[in-house]
Amino acid sequence: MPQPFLSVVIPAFNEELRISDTLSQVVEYLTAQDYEWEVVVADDGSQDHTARLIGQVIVEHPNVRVLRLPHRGKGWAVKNGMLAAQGEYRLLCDADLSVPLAQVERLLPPLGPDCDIVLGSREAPGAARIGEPTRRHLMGRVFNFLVSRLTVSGLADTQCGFKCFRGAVAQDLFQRQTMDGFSFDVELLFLARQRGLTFAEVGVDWYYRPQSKVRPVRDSLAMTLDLLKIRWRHRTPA
Ligand SMILES: Nc1nc2c(ncn2[C@@H]2O[C@H](COP(=O)(O)OP(=O)(O)O)[C@@H](O)[C@H]2O)c(=O)[nH]1
Ligand SMILES: [Mg+2]
Repeated sequence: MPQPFLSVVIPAFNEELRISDTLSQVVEYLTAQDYEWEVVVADDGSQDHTARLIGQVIVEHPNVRVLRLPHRGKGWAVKNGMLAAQGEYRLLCDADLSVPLAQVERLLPPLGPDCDIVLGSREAPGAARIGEPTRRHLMGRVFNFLVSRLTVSGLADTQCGFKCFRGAVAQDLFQRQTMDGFSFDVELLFLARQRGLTFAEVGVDWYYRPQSKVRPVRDSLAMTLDLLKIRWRHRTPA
């Protein structure tokens, strides 16, 4: 198979309610494009029917594959998916399609900025947050404030599950990622800045989806602690 232009990496954990719909929408969109593509689903030990449902899609679509991993969290799944992907560009795309896949066009050439990493952002110009409860938005804003003070400054939204990496930098960057949980994005951006990589935010339309896997109190506290761990772990560039 020739090198794909785009790899879509989808982390999935206990996603039986939406994974079938998501994969059919993703495959439908990609099939209509005039470039080579692949989908890598990273399932780290779902305990529901996710694995079986992904299996049904794989049989019909050879460009879709799955990594079955032991359970360690979203960051771990994304890392493995990105390292297994082959694309010239590699998109992280959450399984709930909070950002509909067609918006990848805002991130990729020729429309997107000419950068190593392009971040889908719910706060950059042109962005919209649709249907999000105020409490959830506030939690996100507090976390962003902490990120900008403690770890990576100057970004309006580091947590959106829609980010595109140049394949050429993904290999080196994801190999160095150590955070297995929800703060892996911040670590990647911290490492990217240390290495002098270029990145930019692009506004996307983000639709709130219920049934979040993020537990508000427990995960927020763990993520805040992670911000300090990231600084400490990478205090000297490797
Ligand atoms: N593989 C894997 N994916 C996860 C895990 N936790 C969350 N995800 C995925 O990460 C994405 C974002 O999760 P979601 O619950 O929508 O988080 P939110 O949008 O931040 O509220 C979805 O694709 C989830 O399936 C995990 O432990 N392992
Ligand atoms: Mg979500």
